[in-house]
Amino acid sequence: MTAIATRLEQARRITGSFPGPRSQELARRRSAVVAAGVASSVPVYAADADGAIVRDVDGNQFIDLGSGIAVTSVGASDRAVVAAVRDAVEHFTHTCFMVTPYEGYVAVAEQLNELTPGDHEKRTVLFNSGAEAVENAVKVARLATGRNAVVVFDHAYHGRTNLTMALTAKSMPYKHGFGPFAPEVYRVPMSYPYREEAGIAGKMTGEEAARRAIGMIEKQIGADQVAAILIEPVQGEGGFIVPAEGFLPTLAAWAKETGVVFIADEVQSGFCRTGAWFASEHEHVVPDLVTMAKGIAGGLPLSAVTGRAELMDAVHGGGLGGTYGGNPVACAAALAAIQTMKDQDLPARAGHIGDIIAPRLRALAEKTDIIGDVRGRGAMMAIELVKPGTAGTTKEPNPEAAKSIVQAALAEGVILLTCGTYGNVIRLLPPLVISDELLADALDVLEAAVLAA
Ligand code: PLZ
Repeated sequence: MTAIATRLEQARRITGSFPGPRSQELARRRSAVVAAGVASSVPVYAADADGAIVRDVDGNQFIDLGSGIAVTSVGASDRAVVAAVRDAVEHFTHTCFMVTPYEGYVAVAEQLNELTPGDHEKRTVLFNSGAEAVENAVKVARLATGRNAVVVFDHAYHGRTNLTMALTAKSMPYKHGFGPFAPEVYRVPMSYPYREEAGIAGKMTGEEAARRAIGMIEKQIGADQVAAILIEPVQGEGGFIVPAEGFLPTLAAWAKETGVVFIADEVQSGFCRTGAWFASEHEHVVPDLVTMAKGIAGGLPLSAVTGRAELMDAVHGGGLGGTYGGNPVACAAALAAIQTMKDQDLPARAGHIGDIIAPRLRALAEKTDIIGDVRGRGAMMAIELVKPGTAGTTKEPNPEAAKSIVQAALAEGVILLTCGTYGNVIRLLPPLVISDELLADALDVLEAAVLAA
């Protein structure tokens, strides 16, 4: 990778009190006007961001190991994205693709059909958010199969709209009190190697875990009732769970045999994050439909469903759409972000980042008894924290440790995010353009915070 040109100095710096006076003042204004239901995990207000650095309104600089939840993979203000957005808004901000279409939408579809796994004939439709992409993938699968049931997994996260709340596993905070939820959604067990029960021959294999899920589907729903299996190839919010090898291919093969649409939700794992363009590629899984968002457009809101032409084109004209879906400015940003990913070979860069992070986290796990598991792929790595002395036995979740480590790191100028059904996982999602030096510095901070916890 050639060094990326950045405006902001790529270094962390905490000046004076924290959070500073300007952030505190904004927090006061906010509490009087912003709905309490939307929470922020970091108590400072952003003024600028570039590369892997976020600068707040008081001049503090943070190394961003969250990328705004896996979005700013090309950096927070990639030069190419900024230039493309500027150029796009100079011409037009909106026409609505359903009224007067434009080239950017078509060009993004060409890119996605090319980049997503499989060389079959594909079609793409664009939306605004990840949840919207997931909802529409389910619409396509139901219409194309004439079936209703949708199968999802333990620990899954697919969004906050009504259907996607039903698809999401965790009640608090996502679903609690927000029902009733959409019907015909069925949940089956995930392959979660760290917390897996023993299989027939010791640890449960991916194939055994898939057979367990398939058995439940066949008994409790009936394969011929199932429109789609929806799965994150690496689970995001649920705890960066990488299923055991063989789990995804076994499910995909069963889906193919039974006429079930296999939907990979690559909203978090896609666009180079795991060391490949899409996480499905690590086990050569070719999904029928892929949902994408987050990293796709360098920070602008854009999402997509790309899939088999015969499924996508089963939908009647006018059956898919929305006022803003595939907004021209967001499309321009996506084309620029994708070009940056190609130019900088960000899939390889994500693999390199993983090769730096994984050994450091494993070495750290040797020095403490609160790290139960180190896992992930590429630049999507995590540690799962457990109560002291339980890592190899009861694996008792330790969300308190996760919280205190994240807070300690933040005070030193490193933004980290938690995740996991039990809130006990710290995830690392650096911008893929982060330098080795800056990453090493952030890992030093994390290491010290873990050892102090
Ligand atoms: N599918 C796999 O990770 C979004 C959500 C954060 P939207 N994950 C971050 C929060 O608390 O709201 C996500 C995802 C996967 C779908 C989504 C939904 O994407 O763009 O947030 O709608």
